[in-house]
Amino acid sequence: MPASSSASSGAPRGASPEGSGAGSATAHVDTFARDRLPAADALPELLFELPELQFPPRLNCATELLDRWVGQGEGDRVAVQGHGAVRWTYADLQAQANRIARVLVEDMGLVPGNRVLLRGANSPMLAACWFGVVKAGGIVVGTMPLLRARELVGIVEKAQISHALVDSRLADELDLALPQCPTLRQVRHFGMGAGGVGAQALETLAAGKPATFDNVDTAAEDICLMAFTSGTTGVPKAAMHFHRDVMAACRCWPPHVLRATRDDVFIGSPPLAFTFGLGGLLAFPLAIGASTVLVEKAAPDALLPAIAQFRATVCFTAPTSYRAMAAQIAKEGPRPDLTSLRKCVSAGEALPAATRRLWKDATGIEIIDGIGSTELFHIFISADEAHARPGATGLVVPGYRAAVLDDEGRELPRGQVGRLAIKGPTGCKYLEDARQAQYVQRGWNLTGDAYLHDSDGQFVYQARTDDMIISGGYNIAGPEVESALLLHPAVAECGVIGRPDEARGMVVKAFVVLRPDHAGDAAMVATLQDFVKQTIAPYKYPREIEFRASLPRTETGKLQRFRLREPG
Ligand code: 3UK
Repeated sequence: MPASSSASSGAPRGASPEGSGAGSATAHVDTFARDRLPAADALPELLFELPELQFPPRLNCATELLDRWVGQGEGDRVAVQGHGAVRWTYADLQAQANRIARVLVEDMGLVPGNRVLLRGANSPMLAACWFGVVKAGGIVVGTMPLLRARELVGIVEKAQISHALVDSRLADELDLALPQCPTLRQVRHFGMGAGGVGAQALETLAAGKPATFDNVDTAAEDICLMAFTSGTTGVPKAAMHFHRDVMAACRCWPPHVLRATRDDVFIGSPPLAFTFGLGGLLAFPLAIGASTVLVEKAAPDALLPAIAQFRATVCFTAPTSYRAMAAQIAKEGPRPDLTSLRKCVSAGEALPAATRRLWKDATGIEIIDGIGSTELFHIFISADEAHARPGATGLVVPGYRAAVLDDEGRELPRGQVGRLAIKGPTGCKYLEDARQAQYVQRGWNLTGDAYLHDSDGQFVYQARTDDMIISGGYNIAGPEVESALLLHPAVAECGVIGRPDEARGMVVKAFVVLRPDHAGDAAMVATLQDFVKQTIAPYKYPREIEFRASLPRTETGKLQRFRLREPG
């Protein structure tokens, strides 16, 4: 594979709208997104040091992930399964994606570079739509299923979205948004079921098309997706990724840490609109010719039976989901058959040691923890089963570099807590956003996490930098207190914040969801406080404990600490 000039350079590069040579000229006719890339000096430094990270100047990731297998005579392998006994081979998925690409281009007037909103719970059809857009040179904008009309309006406006493919069961909120979305002119629905298939249904339109399509010959640096961050506060940011970014991610963490094979069956909960799900449940399995199960219902009580039903082997979900599933398995009654399962990946939040233990006791499987971000596309620090260390996230993933910096950007000695900084083949590229300068400084991607790099090379998560609790002069990381509380058998879930306090600056406050059959009374408060004092340094114990029936979480499973901080 020829190395492109850009791939061999480690220096920050500009968006170079004209392209830096004939080979890299954009295929985008609509250059809205390209024109709004960060300026050259605001981009992170890129590293392409591994031999497998040399990419040609022209690259369409749909060709690499999907068409390649059919071209190699492997079209009969199963690519994707879903509810309702849907079981598509690579050839089936390719045919459906090609037909959708034709609908987009021939019926909906898509030109390369247009933004296409995708809206649906995970399903094979949603995967086909993703590939249809990418094949046609469009830019996928995934949306979390639970988003409301006003949030959709914000996304459509910010990304100037012109087209949408929408699961009819999630059409209501978009319909409400439409009057305020003047750019969004072309909408088609899918998934209406046998009874409701109308003339304008995506499946009906697709069925009338040939199953062939010539993928748009995109540049490796053409944008193929915008991921709106699941940020817990503030105005949403759109992280943009090139076709090359998707392929680069496929060649770092998956082969070096996950090490799945083509016989693996992937399953999990994160939506394809979240890059954790897009990588783990679509790009990574397809990059190796494996298969994926895309189920719309993937809450813990649905994921367990789905693993058994599909004989899944590799599972992606969040720490709280592993904890809930472990509790489910430990319950009386028939155990779900998990004998197929061999690898379990946790990301999105720090994995508490107690959760790692519970899952291992329930299944015998050591969880692969990994920290990733929407801005970097996927996981950059992680540990495989052999390197897993309770309480630590792991080692830097081959292809990436990690450092812990002080507030001035100097690298700290091992063992000191500072700001996590990452460089690699992917990096932060917000769509026209001043916050680019917060995430990218001096070429590093600053994830906003406080970390410690220890003498074994393990990176140990402390807290989000803005979540550190400073109480009575001590720095206390809320997640450490949470991890201690989670070791107590009465605790189902918890969240720890700093509550402003005149005397101490802040006091440590814990919100606790108890397991059934435990009372949230004064005796329980004292029990939990004593337990924390016995488990970690006593000054970190929660001076206040409030019992709740549930905790506020994002759709990606992250605890919304800012909501716990709200008074009342
Ligand atoms: C936190 C973790 C400790 C951390 C993501 C894997 O979560 C993902 O992306 P987001 O943009 O959030 C990024 C932030 O989430 N985080 C994620 N994983 C861990 N903290 N341990 C972990 N294992 O604060 C990070 O900065 O929503 C995760 C792959 C793709 C992703 N987009």
